Amino acid sequence: MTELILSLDVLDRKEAVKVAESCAPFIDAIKIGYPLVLSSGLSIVEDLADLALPLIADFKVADIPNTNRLICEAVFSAGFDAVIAHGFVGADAARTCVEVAHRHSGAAYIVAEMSHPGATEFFHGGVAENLAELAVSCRADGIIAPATRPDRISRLREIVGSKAIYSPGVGAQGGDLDTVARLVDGVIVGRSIYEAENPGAEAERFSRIRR
Ligand code: BMP
Repeated sequence: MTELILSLDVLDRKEAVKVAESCAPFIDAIKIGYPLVLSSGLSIVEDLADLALPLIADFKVADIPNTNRLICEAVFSAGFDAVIAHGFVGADAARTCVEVAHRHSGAAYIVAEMSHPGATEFFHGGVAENLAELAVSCRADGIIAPATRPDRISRLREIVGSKAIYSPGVGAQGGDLDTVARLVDGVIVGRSIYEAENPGAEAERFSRIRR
């Protein structure tokens, strides 16, 4: 089964909870990043707790090991189940995120390659491959890879093997759901769902990948 992960980049707290509640039966996890946390505070985690869905903190943590540790401790203390971190800061810093996550019985995912057009300026030429290797060596639970470039997902799969690949970029960014769903463990979808007139119905439509 391929998981469907809702990217809840909704700024209004009440609206975010409403969207999450309507989508809950059709999704496997909720990804929350700076847009929602900066507008609503970390306590948004408590508002979503009743849904009993894993909450992924997409803070793309990218600092020195000690600061990464402080950030990740705050993330898991707030009630998140997983964190997304950058790997380009080096194995020591990325490993710190993984260690904190595992100490809290959570998960850590490393960004291997991003989905936007500008990502090719820096992530290509072997960089994404190196980041995927780093994710493996740091014992991360998986990587983030671009739904906008299925060929790159396949290449990165060769490196990470059975580790999870979660992939944003379907819908609003142009990635094709069915193509990507066959290659990854989870598809991350934001605007196509939460900007729809009926987010729950749209999530249900996307949830065909879970079958
Ligand atoms: P949308 O489906 O609206 O494009 O949202 C995708 C989500 O995934 C956004 O939260 C974005 O920040 C995130 N994301 C991405 O789009 N590409 C990446 O390479 C990594 C991401 O975390």
